[in-house]
Amino acid sequence: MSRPAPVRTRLAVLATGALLALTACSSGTADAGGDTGGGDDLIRVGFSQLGAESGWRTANTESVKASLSEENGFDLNFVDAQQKQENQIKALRDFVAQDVDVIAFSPVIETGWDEVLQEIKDSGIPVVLVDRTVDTTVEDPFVTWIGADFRQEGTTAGEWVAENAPDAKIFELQGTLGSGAQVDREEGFDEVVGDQVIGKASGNFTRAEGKTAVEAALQAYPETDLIFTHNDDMGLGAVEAIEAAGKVPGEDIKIVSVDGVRDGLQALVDKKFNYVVECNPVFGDQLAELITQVANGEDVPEETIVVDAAFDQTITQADVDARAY
Ligand code: GZL
Repeated sequence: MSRPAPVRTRLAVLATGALLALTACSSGTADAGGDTGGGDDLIRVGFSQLGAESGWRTANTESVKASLSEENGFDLNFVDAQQKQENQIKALRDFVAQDVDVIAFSPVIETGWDEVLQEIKDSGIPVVLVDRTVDTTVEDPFVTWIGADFRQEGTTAGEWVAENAPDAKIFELQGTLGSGAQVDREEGFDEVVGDQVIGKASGNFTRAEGKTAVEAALQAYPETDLIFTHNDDMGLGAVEAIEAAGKVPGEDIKIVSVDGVRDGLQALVDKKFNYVVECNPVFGDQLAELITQVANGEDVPEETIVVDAAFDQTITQADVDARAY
């Protein structure tokens, strides 16, 4: 993952005598409460969301939109890329053409961004990287990144397996190949129990593709007795495939998952999942604060790690019902 870029400043030509003045990139003085005094002072944000592939992404989108609202001082142009990198690249170029104050995006995969990131850097518009990570040759391509520690999530899942299923024969159901979440969760998990992994395949973070991948896995690796899935949605697809094969999820084949969305935690209560590592998607407020600071030319941390928890089958229905997402 690369490091932050310098903050953008723009020349603003004032009506009185074309006096040139350097102003911070914000078009206004949005304070933390977002009292900007009207449309001209809104912070104009271009946000490229990678898709709507999972419960996690839906919750993340809801959080981002709720925080980057007009009443909070933002003029948000939110574009869903339907998990296609080319759609994200087009949206990023559109944001440059619109000369927004800040660009934010969650890259669907880590590579393939060099050209567009250089174009954005040349435009002077600061980038706030959200959730996923990038692997690029562009120097200092973004000002700050906010997201979860994917590697630690994989390690936490692996440590539960080592403790509770030390002889398990594991099938690893991976997220979108080449995405930061997939690469790092695989690394963290495999470092702990990689010698127990007998097979891997991607379900692209979706329930349907997760089900299809596990149907094939149960044919290819009938000795599988534990599935590590990189997100809850694919894990729920795995439950369908396991039950269709006449086996009992959570017993014949244990399931260890990541995300902790409500449907995933419900599967834990229902004893179909055995352990869930949280990856919290609700960080819209933290993102809004970072964007405001960037727009106002303030220093920001290179990265903000969103804190995760973990859940086992001691979780109660009341716990699940109380969850925000
Ligand atoms: C993690 C996020 C992942 C989730 C999946 O921060 O990028 O993408 O784990 C989602 O549910 O598809």
